[in-house]
Amino acid sequence: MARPTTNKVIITCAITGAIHTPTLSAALPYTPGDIAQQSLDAARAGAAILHLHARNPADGSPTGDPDVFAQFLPQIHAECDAVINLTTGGSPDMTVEQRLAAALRFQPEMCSLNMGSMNFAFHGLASASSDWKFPWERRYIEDSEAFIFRNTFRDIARVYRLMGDFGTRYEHECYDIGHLYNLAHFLDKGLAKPPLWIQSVFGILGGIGADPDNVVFMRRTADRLFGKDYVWSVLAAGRHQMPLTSQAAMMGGHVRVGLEDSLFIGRGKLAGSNAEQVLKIRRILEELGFEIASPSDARQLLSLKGRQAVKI
Ligand code: KMH
Ligand code: ZN
Repeated sequence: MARPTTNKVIITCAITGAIHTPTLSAALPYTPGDIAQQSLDAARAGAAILHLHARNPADGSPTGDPDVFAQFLPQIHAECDAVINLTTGGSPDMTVEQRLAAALRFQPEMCSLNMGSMNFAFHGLASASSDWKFPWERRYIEDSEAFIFRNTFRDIARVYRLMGDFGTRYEHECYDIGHLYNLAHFLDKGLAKPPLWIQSVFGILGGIGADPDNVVFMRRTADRLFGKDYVWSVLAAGRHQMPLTSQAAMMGGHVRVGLEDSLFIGRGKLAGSNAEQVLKIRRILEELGFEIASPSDARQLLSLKGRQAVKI
């Protein structure tokens, strides 16, 4: 198993995502002002990377519209040093084109790149409320039972080709062991270039389960396929968020938290903000003897192009 070359742990914070809906938590940001404020607070708390989606300001439904991203990205870019990482996963109701539009326009230092097609279901959340704040929420959640998250080899190659021209690098989201092999394929083809930033995702219905054994399996497989050519991070959905990210850190990995991945701060207790989750994982990491990576540490570790080279 590869040994960590640094004691510093990169915290990514995924601010709002496209799974959760406003009724599920009052803390989930969806107006541009709230997304910007929670991003800045998360960065101040220790997040070196901000993973960002946009939402319609009126009702919190996910959107890929670059004009909506434009309502919060400039403020985040101006007021903090964190790496801006834009989603290309978008949401279940977006086309591949819509998912890519914001990344193409803003040419961020990093964008997400989902490494395989899969079922991606969260319809279990439908029983969380009987009194929905906005009309779209319930149907959106229920329909995920039939959602196929499309990321074909051709789609993935296209993202590499288009975003590669801008020097954007990738948060390779791997929801199962097979996705590591898909990434190895693109490394062989020369489209993926080291150091690979691998975000292993645990606990999505449709992907690998959130079991500690699976974290070890994912790590071992990545070691075998990529050796020293990758930097590893873990996110885990819902209640698995803190335990599995802590496990990953103990194994030389980095961590992702945020309300995109879990709305909770403890058993049955909703988080008040993204920053609260960042502060919690930071406390855990520091107690374990790790240091928290700054944005410039992250840029160096991941060979990013730098904040001056984005079009925000
Ligand atoms: N919500 C995460 C499990 C993306 O934005 O590209 C997956 C995600 C996808 O972050
Ligand atoms: Zn995302």
